[in-house]
Amino acid sequence: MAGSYIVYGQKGTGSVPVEATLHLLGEPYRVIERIPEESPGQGDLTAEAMARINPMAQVPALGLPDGQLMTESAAILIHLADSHPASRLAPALDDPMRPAFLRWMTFIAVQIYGLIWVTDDLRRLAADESHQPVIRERVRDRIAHCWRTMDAQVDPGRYLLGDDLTVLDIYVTVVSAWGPRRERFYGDAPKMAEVVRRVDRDPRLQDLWRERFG
Ligand SMILES: N[C@@H](CCC(=O)N[C@@H](CS)C(=O)NCC(=O)O)C(=O)O
Repeated sequence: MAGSYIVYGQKGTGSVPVEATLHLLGEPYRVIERIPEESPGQGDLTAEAMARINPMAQVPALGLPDGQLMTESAAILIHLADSHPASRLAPALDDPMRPAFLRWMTFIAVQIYGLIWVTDDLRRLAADESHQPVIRERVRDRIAHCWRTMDAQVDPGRYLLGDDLTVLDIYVTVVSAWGPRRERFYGDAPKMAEVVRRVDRDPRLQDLWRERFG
């Protein structure tokens, strides 16, 4: 499918908001699935092969129709929304909500998603196996703190920035399902919980959520 988007992704990961956005945009794309175990199917990527595409060895990465490769989930989502202005999946440059949009997209990427590197494999920071539960707990407490902080400062309408669905809503919907998981998120971020539940139920996304997000 030359000239269309290629998502280097994996079920349940940060590629899911990218896939959901492409789906909402009606853009054709194909997913090349990273398989962490050494049992890839045809067309799948091992973690090692992924590192040859994105030297950070992370998904998501997005092959653009012009052949460029993008990494970094927030940048990818902002780019997709901005390059399809009619979709209104991001506030326009002159929209008063634009600063808040950029603020919270970056907040999620840096303050929350960045911590997932630790909890994805606690051996990365734990010198000893016995340290792992403490590190997991502390990172999850920090993520919960971030959600509470964000929730206290947003004033959602139907969606986080008003009445239009944006990629921020899609991003929060996916990232809030990771540790410390939704049960805690609902308690910590009651305003955002309403929005996330609305995005969960979006009829356009049901198949994608089921297949890619479980
Ligand atoms: N800053 C990156 C983080 C991406 C990331 O952490 N991806 C995870 C999956 S959700 C991953 O591929 N981790 C493998 C690794 O870091 O080795 C982004 O926002 O896209």
